Amino acid sequence: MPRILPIAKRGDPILQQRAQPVADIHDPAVQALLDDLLLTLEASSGVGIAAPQVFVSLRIIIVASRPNPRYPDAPLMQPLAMLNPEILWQSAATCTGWEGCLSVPDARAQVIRATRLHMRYLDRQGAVVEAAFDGFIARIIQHECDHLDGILFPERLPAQTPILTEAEFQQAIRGSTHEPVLKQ
Ligand code: K1U
Ligand code: ZN
Repeated sequence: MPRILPIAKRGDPILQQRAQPVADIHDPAVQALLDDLLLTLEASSGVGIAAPQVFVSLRIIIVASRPNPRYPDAPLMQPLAMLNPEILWQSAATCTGWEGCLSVPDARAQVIRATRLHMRYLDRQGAVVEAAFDGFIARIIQHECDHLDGILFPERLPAQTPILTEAEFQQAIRGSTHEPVLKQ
């Protein structure tokens, strides 16, 4: 039976480590971890999760975009597991958009990310996949890949960038009709 796993919080050393590649995708423990990550993500209402967030230092992420108040046009996708993901290319063009983190509770900020990515990863059957992603999905992938390298989104913020509480964030997005700012 899949389990909902506890989430590591900022300050825990596991979130600062570089995670190890998955050696054997067919290992039953790896397949069970994927099921646990999917259930934990569903239970947390997040749009992504990385294995170090559940105290497992392996290079596994799940991406599960869905429309939300700040990204009403975000695609609704089936959760996508990426094992040993690699960013092959990222656009020079960036955009600024709101992020939160299950490991950094009650904090939201606007983070600058590349708008478009070319990725290589293994799917849960072990097939090598190369694919392009953009917009909110590319943002989630960059956030989750940062977790694999021990980076949390506050470390991506230029000095003086405000970090809002959830209540302040809700107020800010209620008063805003702007889409994420694109920069070429
Ligand atoms: O990895 C995580 O900690 C999950 C995180 C992923 C993420 C959210 C937003 C942008 C990039 C990556 C979350 O799911 S936080 C909760 C959430 O659903 C959300 C927060 C802010 C904006 C949109 C969604
Ligand atoms: Zn996070």
